[in-house]
Amino acid sequence: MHVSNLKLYRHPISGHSHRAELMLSILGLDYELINVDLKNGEHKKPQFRKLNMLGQVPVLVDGDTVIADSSAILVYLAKTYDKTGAWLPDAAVELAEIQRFLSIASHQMVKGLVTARAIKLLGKDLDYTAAINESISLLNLLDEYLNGREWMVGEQHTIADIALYTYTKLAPEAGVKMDIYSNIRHWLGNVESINGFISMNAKK
Ligand SMILES: N[C@@H](CCC(=O)N[C@@H](CS)C(=O)NCC(=O)O)C(=O)O
Repeated sequence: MHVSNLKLYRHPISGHSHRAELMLSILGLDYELINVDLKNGEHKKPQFRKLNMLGQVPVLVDGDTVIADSSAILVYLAKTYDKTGAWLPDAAVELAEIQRFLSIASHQMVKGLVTARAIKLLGKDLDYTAAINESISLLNLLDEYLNGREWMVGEQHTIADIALYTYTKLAPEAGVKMDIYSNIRHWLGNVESINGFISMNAKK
């Protein structure tokens, strides 16, 4: 295992945090998880805002380097620790395609599955019907897109798969049944078969 000084500030039920942890684990990196007490507002205190001005998890600290935001962490880890270059290829078209899925993970997925799950799990006072409609619309599109594909971009896994995995897997917690999405379920299985895959909260 690669010896490093990687610390991931996260929350156990945060899917965004799991995206980052998944990449750390798949790359075979040694990392420490630091829980941030979101319930008591630790993430909005000045000390944590020094790490992320937005006051959100996840944040990755690698020695003197601080990276906030799950997509940014995926990019950083791939560029720094993936010697094969497969997780974030340099070719312009592939890079653009990957960015497109990172945007979907941060926009449509947040408006839909992330919000619906937050309403269900945390009782957030938001519009559940709107979030479910957004979730279904994205899942329908992704299921059609994944017909005949193994991965989101190209012929092998990239950080696009990691960015989209966690909240798709957690869709049942958002109140969405996944039975009809056979292409998505096949793709979830592909991600789960990657060497080093780790489920949410599997690390003690
Ligand atoms: N764009 C950010 C979103 C991160 C995010 O929404 N984190 C949530 C936990 S899953 C959080 O820290 N929420 C607390 C808050 O926003 O006050 C990312 O991809 O990391």
